[in-house]
Amino acid sequence: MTKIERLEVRILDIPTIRPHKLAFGSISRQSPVIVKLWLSDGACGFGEAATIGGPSWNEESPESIHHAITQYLAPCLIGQPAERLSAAVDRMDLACRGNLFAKSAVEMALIDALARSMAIPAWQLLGGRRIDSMPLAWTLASGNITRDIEEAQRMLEARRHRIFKIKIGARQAAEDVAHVSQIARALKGQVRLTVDVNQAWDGNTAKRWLPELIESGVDLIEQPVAKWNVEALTDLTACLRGALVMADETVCTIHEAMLLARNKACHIFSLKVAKHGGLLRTRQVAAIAEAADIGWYAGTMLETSIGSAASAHVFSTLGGMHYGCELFGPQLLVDDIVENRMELRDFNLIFPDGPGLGVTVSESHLDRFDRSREGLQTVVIDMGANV
Ligand code: MUC
Ligand code: MG
Repeated sequence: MTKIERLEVRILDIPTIRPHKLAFGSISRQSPVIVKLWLSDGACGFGEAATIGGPSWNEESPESIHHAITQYLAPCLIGQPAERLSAAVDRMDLACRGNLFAKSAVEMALIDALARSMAIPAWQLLGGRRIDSMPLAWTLASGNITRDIEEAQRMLEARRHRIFKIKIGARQAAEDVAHVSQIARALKGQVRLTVDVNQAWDGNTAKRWLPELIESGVDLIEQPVAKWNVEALTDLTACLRGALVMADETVCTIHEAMLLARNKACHIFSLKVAKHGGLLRTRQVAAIAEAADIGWYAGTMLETSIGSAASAHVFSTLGGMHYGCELFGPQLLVDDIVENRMELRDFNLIFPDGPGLGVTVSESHLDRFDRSREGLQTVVIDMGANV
C-alpha cells in the first residue's frame, strides 16, 4: 500500500487579462488554492480549487478552502492508503461537512499523484476516455458592449471560440437585454450565445425578459434564478420555447442533482469539479444527468491549467449528450503555472493525456504568484502531525 505522506497548500493571486464582470461584482484577479500532495513512494500530484470573487459565487473563499484543508482535511488523510480513493473521500466527509471546493482540491491532487505513481493518465483512474476534444466557449464579460463585440470578433478570426457566454444580471434587466441584443446583432449567423444570470433574477423577472433574450438569438440560459428557487427554474424549463435552461449554482451535490432530475427542473447541468466536491463526485452527478435525460456542459470556475486539465480528464470519460465546454480559465489569466497548456485548435480544446493530469507545474511560477511571498508561510502538513 502506498500512503499519503505530505500535503502543501498555498494561495496564489493571479491577475486577469481584463476585468471580468458578473452579476455579483467584477474581478481583476483569481486566487486559486493549490495543493501539492506526496505519496510514500515518492510520487507527487497537484490539485486546485478556484472560487470567483472570494465567497461571492458560493460560501467558500480561498481563505476558507486553505483553512479547511490545513486544519481538517489534510490531517485526516495523512498516513492513509492512497489507492483507497473513495475511502479517502469518506474520511474527508466525516472530518468536515460541506467545504466541497476544499475537498475537490485534495482529491484532485491525490488522483494526480496516484496516476503518476502508476504511470497512467488520470482518465484511466476515472473510467476510461470517450472524448478527446470539445468545442470551447469564451465568456464576454468586460462590461462594455464595444469591447465585448471586438473581443468576440478577434476570437472568431483566430478560430479560438464561436460559442460565447454573456454575463448579465448586474444591471436592470431591460439594459441587459439591450446589451445582449446588440452583441447578437453584431455576431449574427457566426456564433452560439448563452447568457449566465448567476442567480440575479427572481422568477417574474426571468419570465418577463427571457423570451426577449431568446428572440435576440440566445439559445442557452444559465442559472437565471436564485440557487434555492427550484420552482421558478422548473417553471421556466417547462414554459420557455427556443432555448434550453441550464442549472449551475443549483446543482452541486448528488442530492441536488436528484431533486432537479425528479422535478424536471432544467435541461442541462453545468458540471464543475469544485462545486461537486471532486472528480469522482462529478461522475456521480453526470450519471444522474444521463439517467434523467438531462444534458451536461463542461463548466469552469476559472481555474489555472491544473484545475482545467483535471476537469478535462473527468469530462473526457463522460457519456450522454454534452453542450461543449468553457475551460478557458488559463486564457483569462495573465500567465499560467504550467509549462504545457492544453492546446486550442480550430475552436476546440484538445484534452490532455497523462501521466497524471498531463500538465507539468512550474515551481517558479507558483512562487511568483504565491500570496505568501509577502511574508505569509506556505503550510505543510506531514506524517508528524498525525502520529
Ligand atoms: C459561472 O457561474 O459559470 C464560468 C465562466 C465564467 O465566465 O464565469 C464562471 C462562473
Ligand atoms: Mg454559471
